[in-house]
Amino acid sequence: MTKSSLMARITSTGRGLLLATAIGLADATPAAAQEMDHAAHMMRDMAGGWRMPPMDPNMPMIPGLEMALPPVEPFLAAAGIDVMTLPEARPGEVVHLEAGDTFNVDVTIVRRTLNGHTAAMYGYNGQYPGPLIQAPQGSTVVVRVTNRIESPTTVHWHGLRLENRFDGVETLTQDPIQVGESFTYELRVPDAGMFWYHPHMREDVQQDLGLYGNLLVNSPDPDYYGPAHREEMLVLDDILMDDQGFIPWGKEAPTHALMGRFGNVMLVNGVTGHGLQVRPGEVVRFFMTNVANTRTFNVTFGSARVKLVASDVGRFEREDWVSSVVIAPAERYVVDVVFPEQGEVAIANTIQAINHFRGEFYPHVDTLALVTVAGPRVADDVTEAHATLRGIEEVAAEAEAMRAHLGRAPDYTLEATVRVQGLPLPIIRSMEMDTLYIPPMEWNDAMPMMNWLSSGTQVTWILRDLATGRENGDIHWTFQRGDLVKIRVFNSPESFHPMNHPIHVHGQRFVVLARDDTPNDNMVWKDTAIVPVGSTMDILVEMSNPGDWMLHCHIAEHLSAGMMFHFTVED
Ligand SMILES: [Cu+2]
Repeated sequence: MTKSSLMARITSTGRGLLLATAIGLADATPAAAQEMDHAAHMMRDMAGGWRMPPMDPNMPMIPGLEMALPPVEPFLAAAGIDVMTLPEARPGEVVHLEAGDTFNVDVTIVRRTLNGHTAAMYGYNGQYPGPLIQAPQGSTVVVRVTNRIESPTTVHWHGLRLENRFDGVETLTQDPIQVGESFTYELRVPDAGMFWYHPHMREDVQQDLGLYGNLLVNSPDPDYYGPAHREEMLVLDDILMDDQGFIPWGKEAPTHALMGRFGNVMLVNGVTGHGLQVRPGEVVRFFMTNVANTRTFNVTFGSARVKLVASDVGRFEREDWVSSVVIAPAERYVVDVVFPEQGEVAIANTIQAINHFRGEFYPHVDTLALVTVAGPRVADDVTEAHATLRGIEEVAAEAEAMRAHLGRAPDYTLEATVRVQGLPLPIIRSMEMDTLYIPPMEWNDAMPMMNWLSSGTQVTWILRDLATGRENGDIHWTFQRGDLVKIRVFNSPESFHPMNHPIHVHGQRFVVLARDDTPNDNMVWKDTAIVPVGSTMDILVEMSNPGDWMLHCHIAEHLSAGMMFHFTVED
């Protein structure tokens, strides 16, 4: 490609200078770059354990990085164990618990086959996803967890306003569950909705290897949601593989510390090629959970009519028609969907991907699941009811009370930023050119090589309390039970490499009051919400649950790279 055609592209996309131009790659043809990649790849295979993640052939190698490796040891599950001796994982089962029931969960090493590769992964009770635990709202159920994998673990019950000592946060609320040991969690579930559970230690490895499951809390109100013919789960995930299997994880610290580990194989409910059959006119309620390390999905449902109903900790003030659902790591959304016509509909991740080297966006669609719409048409009361949008008065009344806080100054302002130390010089050089276009959302890994090479030992992601200048673990806030605390999160675009952050508050619920000073006119109780680059998000946290809790970014690699602190709610 000539420089003039590159410039034409720049002009047409309206973006700044190209990274490729900045680092002298403008004249490298993709073919030459590919050859270079290949040679480097072969050398690296011999270098002992690390394999370079597969790259888009449109992205040339950065000079000076051909032989670079992450500064940590490679890790794969159950290394040295014959994978065929491991028990084969099974699809997740549904477990109905009543108040006081006890359920045993073993965390085990399993055999899985993904994309044609058989390898060791982890599973809760040997299942993918882990068991779907159902419990009635207001109950307390007991889950006894036994660690039978090769490293210490804990289980965090994401979104539950449970008793603090069962929150599953390593060192803060419990000691790690050592190999062979057990921990008994008592789960109080005051809120209806779809929650989930996962480890709170090295999530970048353990969760990615399959440790996640849903917990559905059922309201006693049969009309809590509108009518639907059936309910389906969509647990959204991705995993990074090449033609030999999984790209190893970092042993002592995560790789991919800059942007998090994006996968290149999409998984729904733990499998590739998830499919379901529905009849025309059938109303399907989908409970979506994003369990990916870092990927935010923009989920589309083809021509189907999609009604947005609920999110993390309850229902929206009013149902709404949407064309897609943006779901960040750890978020949940509930949609009621009607597929009107016979045929095949792809549930897809539909994004504008970015290529930093060419300074351009390109549309990218990954099919997540295939819906076959066939059989006789359904046209009953349920189908008819789907055409109506409901308002939820109870939630609207709560939201109205929250809106009284719109006009006042935030109690705390957090700035999200990043600091790096000891990254390879070519990475520093190419990123300091200040020529990179930084999108508000990183929908894809637009710099896989640089990202892979950055480890948690070199990158510190930061939440900074602007009033005190304190950062991450040096921040400590104390509240009284009942406080309504307004927190502003500003995602600074002025850092080495800014990125969107899904902010998660443990043990409490909050509403998003406003984004960039625009009030939120359809609130829902949340436990996680994403802040795009350059954006400001105001949340109002209801400090309803006493204890020592964590606030952190839910990108697994960002959490490991420091992006968290604790706060206390006194009774
Ligand atoms: Cu983050």
